[in-house]
Amino acid sequence: MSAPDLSTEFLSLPLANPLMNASGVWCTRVAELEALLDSAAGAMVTKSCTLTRRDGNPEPRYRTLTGPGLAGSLNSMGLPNEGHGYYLDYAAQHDYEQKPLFFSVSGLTLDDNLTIVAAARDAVLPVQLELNLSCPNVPGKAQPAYDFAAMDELVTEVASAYRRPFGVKLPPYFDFAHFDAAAEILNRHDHLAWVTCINSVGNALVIDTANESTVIRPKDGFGGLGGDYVLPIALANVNAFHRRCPGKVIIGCGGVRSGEHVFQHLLAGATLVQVGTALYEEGLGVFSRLNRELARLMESKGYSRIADFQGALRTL
Ligand code: YRO
Repeated sequence: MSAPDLSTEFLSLPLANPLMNASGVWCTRVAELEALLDSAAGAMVTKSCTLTRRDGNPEPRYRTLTGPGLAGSLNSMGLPNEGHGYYLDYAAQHDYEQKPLFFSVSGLTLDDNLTIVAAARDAVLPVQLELNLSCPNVPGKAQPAYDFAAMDELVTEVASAYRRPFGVKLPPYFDFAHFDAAAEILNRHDHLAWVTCINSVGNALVIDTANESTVIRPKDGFGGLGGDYVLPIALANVNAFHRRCPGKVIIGCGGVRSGEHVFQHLLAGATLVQVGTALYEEGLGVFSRLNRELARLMESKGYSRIADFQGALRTL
């Protein structure tokens, strides 16, 4: 039997394989984006941008978590980025023949988001715009993704400003009523072509017992959790939105550090699969390893292409 074919399609665009970085990891500077382009990733995304550049929060703001057989991360980066123009400049010179490019947007206000979206639209590039719905909202209110009225307004305004297919990045939800409410809003927008699940699990607290202290400086130690801790939460959200949003593409993100994890995301309904914590920890070589492991697992199961099992999760 010949080696499995890992190639796939995203909105009719051909990709060599379903892997890409998670936004925030290896994508803040052009040197990192160029290295991603040269890597074995099938696609790539830029760091969520604001209107103008930001330093982000004071360090330490990212912590690797180790435990008995567990690998994870906690972060409160605070949106360090070079400003939207920097990433649109990169997008203007990106080689789209090599792999698709996603442009992640996380403005500090609705107006900032609309300004960035208008700039992306007017640049007329084949870039894939993704709105981070965990972007800041009015201080004292929940992030837009956890405030369905704010989410509805933001998605509606961005859709009418952009007038082309776009996607959203969602944080995890933990209640079927919330899956239903979010999906209902997303399904009202035909231009909303894909949904990326999940962002980090928000506001976790990790404690260093020996030092009796927090492990990151910002927000009194509270930060977004990633890695092994979040895989089942990510799979649940991928599958929940795959079931509720027929006709929309799902991008899976969360807890991927082996080919088996990639396989599980694809089985749950993801079309592309992102790598965050494992990319941060292992570097760009993670993509060739995950592709090799995925191919080996597919071969052992007798699958010759991703379409043989994508979205085919069985229930009992
Ligand atoms: O701290 C970040 O820049 C960050 N970290 C994440 O794990 N996910 C994110 O979406 C972001 C950027 C957005 C925000 C959490 C700072 C509002």
